[in-house]
Amino acid sequence: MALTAEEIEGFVTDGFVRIPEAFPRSVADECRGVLWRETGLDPDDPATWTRPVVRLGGYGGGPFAKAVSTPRLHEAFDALVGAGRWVPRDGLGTFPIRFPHPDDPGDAGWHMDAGWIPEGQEAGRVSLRSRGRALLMLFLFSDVDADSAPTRVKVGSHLDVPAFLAGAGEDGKEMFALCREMDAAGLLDAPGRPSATATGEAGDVYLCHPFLIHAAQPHHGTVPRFIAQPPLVPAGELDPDRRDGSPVERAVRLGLSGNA
Ligand SMILES: O=C(O)CCC(=O)C(=O)O
Repeated sequence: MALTAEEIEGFVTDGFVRIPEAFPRSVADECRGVLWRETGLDPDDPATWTRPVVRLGGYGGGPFAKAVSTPRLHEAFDALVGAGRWVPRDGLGTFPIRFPHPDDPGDAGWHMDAGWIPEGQEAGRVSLRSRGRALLMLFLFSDVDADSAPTRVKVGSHLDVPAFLAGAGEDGKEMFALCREMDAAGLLDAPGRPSATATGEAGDVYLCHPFLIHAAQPHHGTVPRFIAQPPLVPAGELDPDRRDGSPVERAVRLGLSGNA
């Protein structure tokens, strides 16, 4: 089993679980080599690291396909989302690469990731059935310690989101509008929800509930940080009312129950 019963219950209540060695370190090293070349920067010359964050677009195939399709990860997707309820990926989404730098990166606000972007629009949306997103995934392609800009996550914050989406129907809400609404209610950076950080080793993956509130942070260390944060795309939409629902669905129901 990829996940113990305790880890699964932790995912429901905390909103995330770390999968150590979800893919081989050698694959992470190969991917990082490709990504360094794409940045055009020199891994051995910090003078070339002139910006706090560089974002690269999606990469697929080769080592990227290997990283996202290990049996260990597929078993974990089955355990959290349900067998047959997710779409296999052959690549990864955007890569925010963070460098030690005195400037604020300017993109470190609390938010949840959008599920989908409607045709012809720029703003992403989030719905109660989490259209377009079964999981938020954080793939570590470098070792990430407390100083090297680990992603911050608000433990249990995914349980606060469903109440804001319950009356919004299939089209849900625009993601930034939802964040503003939650902020006004004191639930975006909620004092009652402690922060944790996605530290770990190259090859680890954090599987997170699609509604988990998270944020980047400035890099205060020495070694540039490489992660990817692709969605796991659902096959169909989640059903919070499903009998024997998946852990992702159970968490939505727990949030709606007001007992979270
Ligand atoms: O870089 C990170 O740690 C997280 C970035 C993020 O949350 C985002 O781009 O949506």
